[in-house]
Amino acid sequence: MKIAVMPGDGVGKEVVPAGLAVLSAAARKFGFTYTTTDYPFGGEHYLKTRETLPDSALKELAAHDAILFGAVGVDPRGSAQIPQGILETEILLKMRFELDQYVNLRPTKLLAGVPTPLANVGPSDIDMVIVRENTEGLYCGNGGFLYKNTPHEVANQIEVTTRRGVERVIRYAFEYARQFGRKKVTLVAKTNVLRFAHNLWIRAFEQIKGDYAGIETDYHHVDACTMYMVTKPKIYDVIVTTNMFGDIITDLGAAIQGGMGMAASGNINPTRQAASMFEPVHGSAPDIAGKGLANPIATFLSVAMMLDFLNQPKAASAIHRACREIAADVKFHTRDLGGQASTGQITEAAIAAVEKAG
Ligand code: GGG
Repeated sequence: MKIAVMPGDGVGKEVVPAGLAVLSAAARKFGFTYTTTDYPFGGEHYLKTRETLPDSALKELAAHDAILFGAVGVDPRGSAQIPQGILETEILLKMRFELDQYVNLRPTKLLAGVPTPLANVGPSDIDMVIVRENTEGLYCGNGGFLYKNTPHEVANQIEVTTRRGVERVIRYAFEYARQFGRKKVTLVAKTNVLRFAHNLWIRAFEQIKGDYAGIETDYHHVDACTMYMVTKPKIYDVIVTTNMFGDIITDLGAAIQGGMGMAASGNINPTRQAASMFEPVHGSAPDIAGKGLANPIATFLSVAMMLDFLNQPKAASAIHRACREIAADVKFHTRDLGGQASTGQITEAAIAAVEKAG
């Protein structure tokens, strides 16, 4: 297995090495081998070189089996020389788009022992998987300005919605539900207002669901969904949604599952014609970077997703179990969960748990 490693900036430089240490323990335990190639891209690299992600590196990345990514971003106090959004669009979105990672898979699960801001809910109430469309929508960079910096300025940001793009991600959500025994797929969109793009979504959904007898289906407007994720999260099992709405509701999902430190993700190219990328949902968190305070669980869970994708299900399960053990024990909680444990202590605990896995 060939794994490209891109820690990026800030806490990415702490949680990715922690994830690699757990990956290495899993490889020893379960007898698989892999090689890693390091890539330096991110905000700090940009400040030194003015380079984001060159095409030559993108080509190399594509040829790996997977990419383990941390976070890109720099301390806003020192980032005046970085044009707004350049790191996100020219590094993160470039990989997602050019490597055709059209599924952004974001499990939202509350682990036992982790505090949630919701009252009277437990782990059995929050266990959903959000399938975010990852290569279209409002994120395509399709738009522009007219009469920029004049009183008549016009800015267009055009939502791109293709039949092929919508169908393939909806089908992925149903296939995922079928493979993992999930019972319901809910489409989240805004058909009452976005009457062209989201009309295509609902028509494709209605058509495709016919191929998946036995899987319940539902439709929610995105505004209602944000309310239900707080008031009755148990109604959600698999959600499929647009790029923009997926971005927003998965941050809400992260909040109810205990915070950004618990939220893992996979940017998946199901065809395997180019590498898929696995990353914690969180950013570079410059306020806590370099202090050993970052919660590495989101990265461990992303490594587990990567191993599942790379056909190492036993190793993936062992890492999941390790995360559950850590979550259940307050002495291993980092500051974001109300505890005092360091990134290093949790990493050691996760390694020990993987080593003793059955
Ligand atoms: N792992 C997700 C990621 O890196 N997202 C980019 C991001 O949030 N950048 C802003 C920041 O790190 O402050």
